[in-house]
Amino acid sequence: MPNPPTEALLANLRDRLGPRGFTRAPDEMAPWLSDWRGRYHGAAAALVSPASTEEVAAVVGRCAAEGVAVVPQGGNTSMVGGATPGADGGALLLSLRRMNHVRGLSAEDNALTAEAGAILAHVHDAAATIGRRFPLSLGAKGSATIGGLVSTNAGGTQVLRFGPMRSLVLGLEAVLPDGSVFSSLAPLRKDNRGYDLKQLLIGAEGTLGVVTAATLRLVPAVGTRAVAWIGVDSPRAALALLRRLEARLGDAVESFELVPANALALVLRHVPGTRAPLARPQPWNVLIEAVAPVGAADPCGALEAALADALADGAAADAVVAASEAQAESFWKLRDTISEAERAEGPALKHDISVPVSAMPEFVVEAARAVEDRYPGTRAIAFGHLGDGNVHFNVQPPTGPDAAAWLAARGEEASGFVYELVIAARGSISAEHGIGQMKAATLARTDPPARLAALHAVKRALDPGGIMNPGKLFAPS
Ligand code: 2HG
Ligand code: ZN
Repeated sequence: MPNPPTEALLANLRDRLGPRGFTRAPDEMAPWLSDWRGRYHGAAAALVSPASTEEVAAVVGRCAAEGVAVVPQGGNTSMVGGATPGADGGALLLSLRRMNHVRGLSAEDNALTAEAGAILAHVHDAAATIGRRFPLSLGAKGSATIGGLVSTNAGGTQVLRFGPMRSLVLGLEAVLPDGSVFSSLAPLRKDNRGYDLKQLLIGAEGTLGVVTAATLRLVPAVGTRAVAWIGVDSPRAALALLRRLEARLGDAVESFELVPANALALVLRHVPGTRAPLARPQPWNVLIEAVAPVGAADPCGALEAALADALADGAAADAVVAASEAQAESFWKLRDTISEAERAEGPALKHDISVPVSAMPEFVVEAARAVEDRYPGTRAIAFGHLGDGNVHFNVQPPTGPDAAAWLAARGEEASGFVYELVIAARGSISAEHGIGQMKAATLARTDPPARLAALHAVKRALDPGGIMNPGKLFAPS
């Protein structure tokens, strides 16, 4: 169990970090003590905002010596309460937001080094200055930070082609739980020196140290892109369409996102300035993006031809290819704001799950039916990354004044039921959002014992005092 910080430790850190790097003022700390969805509310002894790796190392080193807990935080957009401190108030909340520089860019290495607090959208802009791009994107790109994206092994909407953060990090710098600095930022494409510490830190959710910078893989900039919105009869038809388009367009197909009618309806209801892309509502929709680098043939013609064939033989019910960048952006807005629209609609049970891609079409339909039958009045909304075998299988409580009471009384049990279905389908209870505090107990209950034991052994070896982000990933014992 970590110790609360002494006044002497706090005074020392205040002197070391200065007024911009240290505060205990409740109004300055408040915005960072609750998670994005407003589900978790924590407390902290102080908010520390170091400006350099050396300062992070000084904070963690002092905390390690005195057994004080440290909760790292980036953009505070975790979906699983991963960056919200516990309610006991004994931890230091360590914000990386001041460490937001791009340290270097190289067109020859196809690499960019950014500090942990750099915002994803700024990293996109920086890569564009050398004719490259960083191919990971998601709805929260205006606030999510590189450190958080690394620490959660974020996915997003381009995983289909480029993989998640794990396949995009070439080098890493982190402060380990004893305060030492692991510095390995060189953009190496090959490095076979035994265990890959970098990969251990990616997706560790701040439980094995604080990521302070990362060297990221860049790819050629987008020359032209084709974005289409397509109506289909079923998730099975959607997957068949994906495979068909891949056969025609190759790996130009970067994104293939499933949007059911109920998710689109939420967006149209809650997000200003949105309108339905197709004349007639469809039970299922997909958003597809195909991309060509500068100088290569525009993928628009090939996509239009492939979609015309799909419409002609009934593989798709309706389709529209964006005629302008503005229309392409408006299609993406319909997809990227589903989460925001759900939040506006009210609290729901969120399940970020994966199963083998081939099993997903059936899972989406069958699991929704099973949940809605077992919990009358609930509505399942399954949307997202069909091509990755990952959907956000969210369950809205029965409508009416008792929604909150229903969630409190039945929510945990209903989520448990969803996870049983996922495990029966050989899936994962967390595809891309991580475990955080939301799923720690579920992980402890459902993970195979050999795997759990190995995870605990790694944690004990690197963080014997249990100071790094306690209560996340591992349920409090
Ligand atoms: C997305 O794909 C995000 O839009 C958020 O991963 C999903 O809010 C969610 O459940
Ligand atoms: Zn997602």
